[in-house]
Amino acid sequence: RAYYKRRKLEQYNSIDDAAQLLRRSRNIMVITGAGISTSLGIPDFRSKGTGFYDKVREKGFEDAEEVFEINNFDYDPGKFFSLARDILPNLQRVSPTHAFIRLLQDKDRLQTNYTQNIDNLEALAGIDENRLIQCHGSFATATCRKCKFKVKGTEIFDDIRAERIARCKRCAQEIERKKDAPPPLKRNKSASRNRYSDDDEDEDDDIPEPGVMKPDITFFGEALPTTFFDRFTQRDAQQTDLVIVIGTSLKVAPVSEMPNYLPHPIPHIYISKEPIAHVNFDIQLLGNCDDVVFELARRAGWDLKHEMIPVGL
Ligand code: CNA
Repeated sequence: RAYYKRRKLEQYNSIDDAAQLLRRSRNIMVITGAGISTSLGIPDFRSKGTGFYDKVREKGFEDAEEVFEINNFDYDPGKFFSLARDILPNLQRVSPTHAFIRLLQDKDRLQTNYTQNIDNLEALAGIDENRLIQCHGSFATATCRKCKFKVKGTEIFDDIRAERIARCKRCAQEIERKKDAPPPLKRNKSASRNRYSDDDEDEDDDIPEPGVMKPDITFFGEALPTTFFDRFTQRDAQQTDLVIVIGTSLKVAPVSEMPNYLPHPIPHIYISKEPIAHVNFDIQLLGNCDDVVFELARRAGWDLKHEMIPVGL
């Protein structure tokens, strides 16, 4: 408590203050959003003109968020599969901001990276599984909505790229197996066809279809992973000594509520292109997050190596 009281008196304003906080913190919570992957060509959702939601609207869908609602997916998966290729991750590269989070880990200062991103690039950057919470799941795996069969996400990437509904292989095999199997014996009183039964007609109508594969990203209407709530409320919130939020508009609950949940003597830093008004941050560092984190690391006296960092900064 004494520590927090002392902190309360301190004021943080500048990028140098932020660099100093970096140097002295040992349990840094990093909350990230789509903005940390835009430099890799993956659009975010809400940036005007370039965001995925504007593209969806251009294609005639008024409410872009509908594409990610679970009931709509089950009712008409074609809508999601006709649009999702635009946010499919390129799995070859990570951004300087991913490298920055990795640097925090290498310096043993990363408490947890809570990411809303579904591109799984934190894993590619080498963030340890036990320091990473993918709050909204990811494209890393996909699951059949009918039989729950799970596959690697890459197995349905061709379908997503071709704007084709991905179907479950296991369901398809099961349907084939049933087709080849002899028809089940019916329990009829006489061997002759029961003229009052319309069972056979029903069977002809009911042509089964393999289930639809859904990437394991959390849609609106689906529960977040329980590890998210447990770890945040029962461990991290008590132990963190610095919160850095990067590249998110903080519009989607419950992640949007995380910074306000943390007591304010814990310094809060926001890094993004646009300022934010609905959450109280001590320092807002505005600009391209790749440039900002590079400068931040430099001022902290650290060497952030990454091929995409602009020369001359
Ligand atoms: P958002 O609402 O689109 O906000 C992104 C924020 O990042 C905006 O405030 C932008 O101004 C800012 N931004 C964009 N590019 C940069 C940049 N280069 N430097 C600094 N700031 C930048 O997206 P959120 O992440 O806030 O919303 C949460 C959604 C987005 C989650 O459910 C994700 O699954 C979803 N999403 C993820 C990805 C991905 O995984 N890469 C892509 C698109 C959407």
